[in-house]
Amino acid sequence: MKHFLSVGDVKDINALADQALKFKASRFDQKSLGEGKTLGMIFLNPSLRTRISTQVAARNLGMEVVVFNIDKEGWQLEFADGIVMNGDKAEHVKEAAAVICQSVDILGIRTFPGLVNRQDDYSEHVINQFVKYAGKPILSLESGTVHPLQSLADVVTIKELFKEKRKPKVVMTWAPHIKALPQAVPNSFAEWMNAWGEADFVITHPEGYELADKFSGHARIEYNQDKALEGADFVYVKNWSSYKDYGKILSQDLSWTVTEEKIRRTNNGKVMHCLPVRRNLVIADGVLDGPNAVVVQEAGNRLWAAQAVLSELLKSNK
Ligand code: SN0
Repeated sequence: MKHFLSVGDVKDINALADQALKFKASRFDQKSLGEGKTLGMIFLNPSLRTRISTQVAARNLGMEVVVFNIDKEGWQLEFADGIVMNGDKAEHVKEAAAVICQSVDILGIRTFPGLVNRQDDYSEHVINQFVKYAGKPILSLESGTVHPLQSLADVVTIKELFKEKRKPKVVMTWAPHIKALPQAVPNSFAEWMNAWGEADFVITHPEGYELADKFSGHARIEYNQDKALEGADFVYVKNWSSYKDYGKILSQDLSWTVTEEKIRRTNNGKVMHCLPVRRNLVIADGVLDGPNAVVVQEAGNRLWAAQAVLSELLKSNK
């Protein structure tokens, strides 16, 4: 694994998820692997779980960590090529990426999509320039179109909770929100579910919220949420803005909020969300505070997922 940018960098999802669970059982198993190595983490957007879990994961492997909120504390970065830099952006990514990597061995980056220009976001323009100019392994902390550390933690959580012989029914449902949010989390979850292949995977959303084919793949799409939820073992809740009518909010239909009544349609389904979650808009209090919610366990697994990925990056970039 040279970089960790998407599921495409993973050879064996089950092996990686099993490694995460091994770290959960014994966190200091590889405490010298990262000795003398430094992880840099740069944030162009807010973060709570990713920031904390990835730092602790790196330290569990013996690494040093440097965290930089480059959006607030750094020079504003220019990503366009061949431009006259006479505006408000003082530093080009060409120098910034190369300079940061004089000091770090692996570089993590969080960069949300602009949700204005679909072509820019879906070409992964920003993170790919770091890949190009850093010359070191790049770790996605959520980019324009995917959030692979989240998706790995999601697979880990499903594997941990589901012990039956059959395939679990996993339903990813859109839910209302007041802001236009990225498609990164749902894209990524769909891509990982498809690549993993060990779930009966269904996506439900109002019309117009279809994800790019590249990510939804062969997943079943059901426009009726109540029907989709029938018999679900896992309900993966997330809002996203439209891909087709790019970055737009087409609906704020509150009948899509995940309530206790909705969960009664499922097979006592466990409720997942990447967090942060807006209560009583996306998911009702009764669900989040009830026995079916596994969102904190899921967030806890971010640590073990990050540790498994960092371990792979350290081993293959020796
Ligand atoms: C981000 C998203 O991609 O949906 C990060 C999720 C890990 N979520 C938000 O930006 C939520 C912002 C809000 O105001 O609720």
